[in-house]
Amino acid sequence: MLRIHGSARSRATRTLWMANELGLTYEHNDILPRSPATQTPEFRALNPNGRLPVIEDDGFVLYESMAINFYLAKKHNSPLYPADPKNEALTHQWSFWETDRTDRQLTDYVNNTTGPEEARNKAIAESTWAQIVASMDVLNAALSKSAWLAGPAFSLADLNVAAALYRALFLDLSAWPAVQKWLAACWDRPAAKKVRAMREG
Ligand SMILES: N[C@@H](CCC(=O)N[C@@H](CS)C(=O)NCC(=O)O)C(=O)O
Repeated sequence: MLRIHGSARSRATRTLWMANELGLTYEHNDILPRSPATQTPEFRALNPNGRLPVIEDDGFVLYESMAINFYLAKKHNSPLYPADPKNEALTHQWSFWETDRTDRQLTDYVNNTTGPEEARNKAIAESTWAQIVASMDVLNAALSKSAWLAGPAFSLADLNVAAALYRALFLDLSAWPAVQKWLAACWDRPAAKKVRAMREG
């Protein structure tokens, strides 16, 4: 049995989206980041970093959302896992790129522009936005040449990046029309809509 630890309001969005794409039956431990449930010795034994998501798959424990999605897609022989080594490499490239170039930046930007007034830091908001702009330029250029990030169809690469860009759904992306179109198409998938409902419900 697959158990997914992590609320849809966390980076577990990606894991839940993947599990739904694969049509897996799973148990969902719907816990929030930094909640007491992530501080217990039992949870720390699963992820000593105390972070979400984590999965247990018949006793196999794995954390880091991108690694989890590679594992699940490969294990279940999903067509979302690119068979061609070059597309597989591009999937690694875009997943690592997302982690490096947009993941923390988007969280920090949103927290410092929409969070409680007294907790906002203007300098962080400005510097993270500058990084997001640079990243969106890169992504838009890639998506202007190809509809999908790794091969001729939606794949794990698109899922990993689009899921991480959830917060960008609420930003003005009109300066990056290719990103805007691609992000809407990714989030229009039934598995994505299901996770979005979980997240926003
Ligand atoms: N690189 C990790 C990041 C995990 C992460 O930072 N998760 C957040 C929730 S979105 C968390 O659990 N934060 C708790 C904390 O920072 O203590 C991944 O992609 O799985």
